[in-house]
Amino acid sequence: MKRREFIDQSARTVAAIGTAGLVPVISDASPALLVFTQSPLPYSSSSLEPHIDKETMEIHYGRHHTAYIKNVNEEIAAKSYPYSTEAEFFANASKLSDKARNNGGGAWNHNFFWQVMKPGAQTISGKVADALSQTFGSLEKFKEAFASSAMTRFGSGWAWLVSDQGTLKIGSTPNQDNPLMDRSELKGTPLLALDVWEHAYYLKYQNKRADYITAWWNVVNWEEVAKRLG
Ligand code: MN3
Repeated sequence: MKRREFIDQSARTVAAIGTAGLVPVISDASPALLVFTQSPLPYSSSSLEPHIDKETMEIHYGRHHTAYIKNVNEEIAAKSYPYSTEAEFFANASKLSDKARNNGGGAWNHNFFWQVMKPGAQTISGKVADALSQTFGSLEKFKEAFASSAMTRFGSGWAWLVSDQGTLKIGSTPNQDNPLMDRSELKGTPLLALDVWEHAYYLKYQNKRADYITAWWNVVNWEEVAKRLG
């Protein structure tokens, strides 16, 4: 229930009870706060091997992602943010504390990231292949542009393919920012994302981010990209 609706409904309930001559029962419970939840990993932590190793996946999912979820929910509770959906939360990102924004982004971005990967050889086909070729010239050119965006993001961040009102765009965001945030330069509906924080690849690839990106193409779940393209 949205906050406004809750308040309206509470007022109506009190009024209805009041007119019936009963003692109004006014709940002192606050409207339900937004809660981020960690999506289950849709495959085992070893199944993206050899491209992404088991230990990295276990630490990434079980420690980093879990911490973002816990921290954002703590901060939402501490600040009583009134946003009732994740979309609304990110649309107001510029009003959030650093803790809420960074951990909220981390919570959402990783839920998304796990979904757009899949074990086994994947092929780009159908409408996704057509749309990428049409926008970027060819599938190879799309991959080059996306990899370049992932490579040139200095420090920690994410590379994205988004649909900005039907136009496909490639870009990157710093830290845990994402294209749903009002403060993001890159805006749109995320179709594909790549985590380029060192914690995503350092155990296996050390400083060789380019090798990680090359390997990652083998585990992209293009069916999920197609679903999001609509
Ligand atoms: Mn990460």
